[in-house]
Order: sequence, then C-alpha cells, then structure tokens
Amino acid sequence: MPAKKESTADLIAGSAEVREEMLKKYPPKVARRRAKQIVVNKVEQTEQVPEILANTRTIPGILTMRGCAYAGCKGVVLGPTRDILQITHGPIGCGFYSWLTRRNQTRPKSDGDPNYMTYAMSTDMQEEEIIFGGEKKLKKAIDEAVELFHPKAIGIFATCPVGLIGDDIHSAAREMEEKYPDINIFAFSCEGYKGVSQSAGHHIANNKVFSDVVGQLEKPKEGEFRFNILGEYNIGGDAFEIERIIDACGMTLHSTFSGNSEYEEFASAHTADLNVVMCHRSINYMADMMEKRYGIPWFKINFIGAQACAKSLRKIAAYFRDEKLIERVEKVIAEEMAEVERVRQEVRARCKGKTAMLFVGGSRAHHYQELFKEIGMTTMSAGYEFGHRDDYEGRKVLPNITVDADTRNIEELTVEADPVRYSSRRDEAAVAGLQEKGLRLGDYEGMMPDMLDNALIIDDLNHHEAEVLMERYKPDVFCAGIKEKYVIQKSGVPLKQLHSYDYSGPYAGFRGAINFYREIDRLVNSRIFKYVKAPWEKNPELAGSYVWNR
Ligand code: CFM
Repeated sequence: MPAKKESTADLIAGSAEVREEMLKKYPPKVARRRAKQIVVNKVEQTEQVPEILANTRTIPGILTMRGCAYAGCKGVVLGPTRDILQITHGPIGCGFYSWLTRRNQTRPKSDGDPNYMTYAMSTDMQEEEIIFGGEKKLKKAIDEAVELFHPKAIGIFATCPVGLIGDDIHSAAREMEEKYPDINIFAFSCEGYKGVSQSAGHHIANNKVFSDVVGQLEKPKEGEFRFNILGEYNIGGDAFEIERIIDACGMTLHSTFSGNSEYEEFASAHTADLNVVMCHRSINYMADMMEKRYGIPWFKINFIGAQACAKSLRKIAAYFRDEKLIERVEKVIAEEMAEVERVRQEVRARCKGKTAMLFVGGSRAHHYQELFKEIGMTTMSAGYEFGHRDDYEGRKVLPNITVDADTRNIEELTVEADPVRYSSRRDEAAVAGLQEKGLRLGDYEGMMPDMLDNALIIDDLNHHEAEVLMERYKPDVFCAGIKEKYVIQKSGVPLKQLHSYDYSGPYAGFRGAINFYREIDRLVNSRIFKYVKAPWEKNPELAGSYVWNR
C-alpha cells in the first residue's frame, strides 16, 4: 500500500477521482447504478445537498455489508426489550445467530423481574414442517413457553421459510391469545427477504408494536417532564449512561424504544408528553404514528458526542419551558463537562489531524462523526448500509422519494387521531420560540449537510469499494462491523466496530464520550497495526484444484 503523502484536504479534494476508480471495475450497467449511490458531497447554503440513490436492492454478485428484514425486526427493534418473550419461527440458525450478538444490555428492576433476553427461543423448524406446515409446532412452542415462563407478552418472528410455505402466524397468534387471554400475543411477518435490507424489518416492527402494544395500558409514570426516547438500543450500556444523565437532570424517562425496556413501558408510552428520536432510520415511523394518534410531538436528538449530548438536553429542557429545569440541566452539563474537557484536551493533542471513515447501518455513521470532531479528527467518507434518502439528505426530500415495489411491499398503516386519547401536547408558544433557536419539530436534517464538501458519501458500501477507500485514503481508523473488521485490520488499519462496540462501551452521554476518546486514542496511536502484513500481500493467490474421478 502506498505511504501516506497527501494531506487530508488534498485527499478529500480528489474524491471524484477515487469515485471513478471504484466505478471503473464494474460492467457498464452496474457502474451506472453504483454511480448514483456514490456521491461527492456538496453543501449549499440552504442545506441543499446532491441526490443519492438509497434503499434499493443490492446488485447480485456484490459483497454487501447488509443484513435482512428479520434482523431489523427481531434483532434490532424488539431484541433489546427484556420481558416480551420472543420466539423465532424458523430453522434454528436464524435464532442462534441473532442471539445477543448485538451486545444490547438490560437491567431488570429487581431480581424477581423477568428477563428473557439471555434466551434464544426458536421453533427449530425441520424438513417435516417445511413440507407439512409449521403452525402446529409454533402453537406447541407457545404452549411450552407459557408453561415455563408465563410472560405478559409473546412476539413471534417469521424467518424466510415461514413466508415461503405460507404459515399463517397471525391467526396462530390470535388463536393462542384466545387460549391465554391475559397474554398479549402478536406476530411479525418479518421474513428475511421482505425488503432490501434490515430497514424493512424496522418498519414491520414499528407497525406491529404500534398497533398491538402501544396504548394497551393507561399507566402514566409519576414525575415531571415525561418523555420517551425512540431509537436507542442500549448497545454496550449506552442506555444506562443516558438514564443516569436524565435522572440527574430531574426529568422522567417514560420508556425507551427499546434499550433497557419492558413491555408495560411500551404499552403505556402514549401517556408521555414528548418523543425524542435518536435513531431516525429505525423508528421514525413510530414517532409519526404516535403524533398522529395521540398528539405527541417529536424532535431529533443525539446523545453520541459530549457536545451533542449537551445540546440535546438543552433542547428537551427548552421544550418543557421550565426555568428550574433549564437551570438544573445547565448545572449537570457544567459538572459533567469538566472531566470530559480534561480528557478531551489530552486526547485531542494526540489525535488532531487524523482521519476516520464510518460505514454503519444507519444513524451511527452520522452520530459518531461528532465524537471524532471533538478530538480533532476528520471524517473523510461515510455511508449507511440501509439508510434512506432522508437519512442522507434530510426529511425535506420525503415527498420526492420514489416509492418502488420493494417499499410498497411493506404495509403503511393509516393512522387517525384517537377519538378519546388524542390530546395535542404541542405548546405553540414554545414551538415558535424553539424554532428560532433551531429546534425543528418533526424534522431530521440528515447526514450530508453535516459533512465536508467533497467527502465521499457511499450507500451500501461493498468490499471492492472499501478496498479502494483503504488504498487511496489510508485512514487512521475505519469504523464498520464484524464482517469488515479483519480484512481492514490485516491491511494495517485499525477497525472500530460501531455496531457492537467490540467489547467496550458505553459511548453515549458524557462518560461514554470519555470512553470513546480514550479508545480511539489507543487505536490510532498504537503502532502495532503498522507491523501487520496482510497474508495476501505475501501470498496473493490461493490456488486450488478439483479432483475428478477419485
Ligand atoms: Fe439505528 Fe442502531 Fe443504526 Fe440500526 Fe443496526 Fe445498530 Fe447500526 Mo448495527 S438501530 S440504524 S439496524 S443506530 S444494529 S443500534 S449499529 S446497523 S447504525
């Protein structure tokens, strides 16, 4: 690999050429398609950015980094909640490989409280069920689960074969609910193939949780300033740090969808006064539907990055328009920032000028740029595995997004105001004042307006393009997931997993920021990666031969 000679600014300025290099390897048809998904950023005064093609099928033959709809539904949105008993209806592999690999943590309120998260429950479908149908086995699994655990709620998750053989999991759920009337039993048609990525599974999960869980329980939490966090999943303990800060500020977190959460909090989430959205991609549907049915307004926040965290707390306090709260939040920020600043200055001295790249599923490729900025590092290139155009360009493009057959495949619920429970929590006077301060209700400005001009934005990055990025940019750290980790590290660049956080965390909030600064410092300033010689550099080709007529 060539030594790093050019400055970061020069490298970014030459991004159009890097893009050409990526594209020239492809056959013309593939190149035309990828050309729309690899964009050289340009931010106009009005936050106008170039259009990107996203949320579209991966071209067959390309090694994508994406997952499936089942992963997005069962693993991502529902996975982190501890007392909904979750049954994977399908062959054992799907259940096994979605068993806590995301490192979502949970903390039951007492030792006696149920926590099913450490289990992987599956109907273990066999050939017999594929041929004769699996509904009987599913109902039997529910019977067993009820006998063993007697949970408040059971979620059933469909894997690919379930849809292919036509098992009716919804009628099985209804039938079992009649048998066990005190248990809420619901099913998700989240077959892996349901969409082009995990993103389809998010939508399916949002729909079902909204229609079958939210609003089932009238039990408002006690306390002032009650809100829900949507799109925070407690990876590596992030939610624990966020809860600590919210407690210190004297606000009441009603529920989190779905980090460190429980069923009753979802069921009564409609009694809170505000929704703040952290991961826009995975949960924006819920925010919209709750606003329509119950009148709960929402806005975007981000607890990743110390400054972003402070800003988000200030937004929430400003929304509630309470002088005492605003004062208390400022006090908490000041106290927390003292230690953050001390570590930040120390780390920044060693990390300033270094470069990063972020390719994660959705929001994190945007959110984590904050942390890098704080220690003086530049994000040269970033992209989502499965974000939509609004995650890149901002929600202002929503009316212009072409709805294709894959998107149409996922049900769009028609939601109307609840005749009894709708009450607009929107305080118009507060809203007007907030908008002046830049707080935009029901909006997300997307990742691209926050990035440098000429930075390469790449949707659904693949291995070939990652290799070109590595060769041309040689970043100081590459952020992605387990599938990318070892190829990148064998090339001599450290890879930080931003999905599972490797073995670390939390990275959210103030203490999380400190953890992240320190870890990035260790990674980018460690010399060990420079000694790595990739096996394919020594021995570039693996030779193999077929043995016929043995
Ligand atoms: Fe949201 Fe997530 Fe993300 Fe996501 Fe994910 Fe994740 Fe992710 Mo892995 S919900 S979009 S589907 S922030 S599991 S906690 S890290 S790809 S960037």
